[in-house]
Amino acid sequence: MQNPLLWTSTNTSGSIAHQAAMVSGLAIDVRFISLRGGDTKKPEYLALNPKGEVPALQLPDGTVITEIPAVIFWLAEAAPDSGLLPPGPSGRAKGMEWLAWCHWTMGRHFNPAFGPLRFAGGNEAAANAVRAAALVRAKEALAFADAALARSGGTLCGTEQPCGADIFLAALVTFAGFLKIDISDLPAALALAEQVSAMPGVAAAKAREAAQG
Ligand SMILES: N[C@@H](CCC(=O)N[C@@H](CS)C(=O)NCC(=O)O)C(=O)O
Repeated sequence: MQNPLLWTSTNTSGSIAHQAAMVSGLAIDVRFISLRGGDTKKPEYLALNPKGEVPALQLPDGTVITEIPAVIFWLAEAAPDSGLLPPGPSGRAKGMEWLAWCHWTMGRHFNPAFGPLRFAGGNEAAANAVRAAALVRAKEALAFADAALARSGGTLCGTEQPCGADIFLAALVTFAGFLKIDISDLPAALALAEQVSAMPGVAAAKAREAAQG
């Protein structure tokens, strides 16, 4: 194995790592597996990532990196001029802070909205309540990010080019669309999502996912 290999699945949170990998400019091979087809739970994949989730970044030395903030951190370390983390110790810490916030927000607000039955232990009535509450909290989180963007000039860390955390936040905006959350009143979040979509690496990742069908 010559290049790092990113294991991902189209239109999932793995897309965030895929987009960041393309923005890094590094030579990284990509392997798409099917979440719906149960590939993440097959023994071959569990041997690679026992969490049974995408994304996973397999390095030529055999190391496997999981968890989106850690994958983006590795990409930023390997491509320090990519802008995936802002420069300097404080900039890098702020970039990690926002990556952690996006990750935490996805796990506690978006995931229960996407899969409420799992969170409610299979109880339908409880699942409906979980979903309704999660949708409200997801919107509140995006409103919080929208205000932060407005304060810092359009990107989370005030950088001209969106950083890795901005790519993550733009994905949360896309997920809000999947969940039919109305965010028409969050102009800074919508503008960031457009700016991220226009980044050549992100556009290339989206085109490659679209080509997967
Ligand atoms: N903690 C993981 C979360 C990633 C995640 O939620 N992946 C989902 C896809 S969006 C997954 O692979 N789920 C496996 C499954 O549902 O079988 C990370 O940050 O990489």
